[in-house]
Amino acid sequence: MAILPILHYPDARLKTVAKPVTRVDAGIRALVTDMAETMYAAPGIGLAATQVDVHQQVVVIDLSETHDQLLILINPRILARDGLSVQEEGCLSVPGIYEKVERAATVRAEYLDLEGKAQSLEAEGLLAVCIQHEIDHLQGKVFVERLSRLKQMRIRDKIAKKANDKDQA
Ligand code: K1U
Ligand code: ZN
Repeated sequence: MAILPILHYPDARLKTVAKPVTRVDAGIRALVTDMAETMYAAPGIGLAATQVDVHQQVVVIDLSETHDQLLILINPRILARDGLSVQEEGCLSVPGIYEKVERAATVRAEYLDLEGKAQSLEAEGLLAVCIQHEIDHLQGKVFVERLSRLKQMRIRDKIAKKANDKDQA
């Protein structure tokens, strides 16, 4: 088990498009264990492999406060989207920034589980938002890139100022 370093926006590696997993083997199971530990330690409710600089289609999500409802999505695909919802999102790759993002309200998705078996689910509310956010990461997209140009510029300025303040300290 290991806590993995999380890439921070605007690191160019966050733009990498993840490749499908061809075999759910011991290496993928070890990655999932490390990703779950990293997510719980952060703390966060989701993590995509892209965020830990591994460019394979692997996502972990756990919305529970007790950290005992881990959802593992390998090669996740959204099959259907319905409705619209605007909810505030955060991102472990953009610490300290929370913004409202428009997404589908409900999604139907298919994925492989840790045994490599095909599964599907329907999600609404925070789970639907989180699945869309994590699949965006696998496609090389960070949530701030769904905001207006002006908001993106403000966020980049804020991040640059924070880095500058840290250098001065
Ligand atoms: O992918 C990520 O960067 C993880 C991200 C997931 C997410 C949160 C909110 C809306 C959409 C996607 C986070 O986990 S940010 C941290 C967070 O939301 C949280 C942290 C501690 C307790 C509860 C929530
Ligand atoms: Zn994120």
